[in-house]
Amino acid sequence: MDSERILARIGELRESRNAVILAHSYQPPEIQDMADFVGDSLGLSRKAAETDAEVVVFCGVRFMAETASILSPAKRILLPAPNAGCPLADSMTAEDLRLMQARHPDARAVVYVNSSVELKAESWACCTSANAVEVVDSAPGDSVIFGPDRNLGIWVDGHVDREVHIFEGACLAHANADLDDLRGKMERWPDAEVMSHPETPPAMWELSDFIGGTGDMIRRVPESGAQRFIVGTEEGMAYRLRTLYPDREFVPGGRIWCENMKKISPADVLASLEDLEPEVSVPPGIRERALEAVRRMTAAG
Ligand code: CIZ
Repeated sequence: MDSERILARIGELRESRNAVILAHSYQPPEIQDMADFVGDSLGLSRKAAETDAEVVVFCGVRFMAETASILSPAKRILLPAPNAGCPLADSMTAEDLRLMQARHPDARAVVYVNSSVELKAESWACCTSANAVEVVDSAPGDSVIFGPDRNLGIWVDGHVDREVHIFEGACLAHANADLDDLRGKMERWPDAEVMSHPETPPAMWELSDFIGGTGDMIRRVPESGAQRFIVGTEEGMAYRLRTLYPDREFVPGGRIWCENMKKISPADVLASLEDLEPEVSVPPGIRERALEAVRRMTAAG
């Protein structure tokens, strides 16, 4: 089927199935373009919870679809590429958290939303990069355990009053950002503002004018006087910013590319809407244990 026909059929099924298509800002352009809403994990979780649609086609990775299922168990949550995982989310297990908790018994655990359901179920709260500082600052006590992302943990540690015990996990795409690529672009466009994600290494923050999650980057652009931006996060984000601010220029910096975020094609979305599969659902027992942590995230910031 040609792409025009695929899009037309997606449009028909979106109506007849009472479905909504949500896409993360790291998704490929053709997926962002067909979505009803594009955003970060926090925005997508909120949209999934508040929509009247019965079917949510979640164009992102598994932990995002799971978070939507935790918040909206009555909805059918579809992940068009069932193998779209997140190595960062898999890097910290519930047992890793128990070991840290045994060393720091008074610390509440705050985990990045890029984590498994099992980890969320054993945590006090989860957070996204957009509200990590606020969530950690709202935790009772003097210290928190933070995981799985080490760089984000270091970033949070620099912005809160509490002691932060950090797990040694990493988003390999962000942690291995190519600083030479970034420096080359800074030389080529010396007037550009450099924005970097806190999952990138601290050496990249030192080269940057602004550090924040994807939602922070979106809010930053209209506040900045810059005409051109070098975007130090997953390359899909430069496309998202171009769509929102067509009068400015956005250049990806650091060669940050997430393979898992590129696994969904329009044909996969169509197949999901036709078959109402592959469905992601979180079993009730563990869902209830993870819900409080997820609610603390959606309530903050
Ligand atoms: O929270 C998200 O969606 C991720 C993975 C990154 C960000 O900064 O928005």
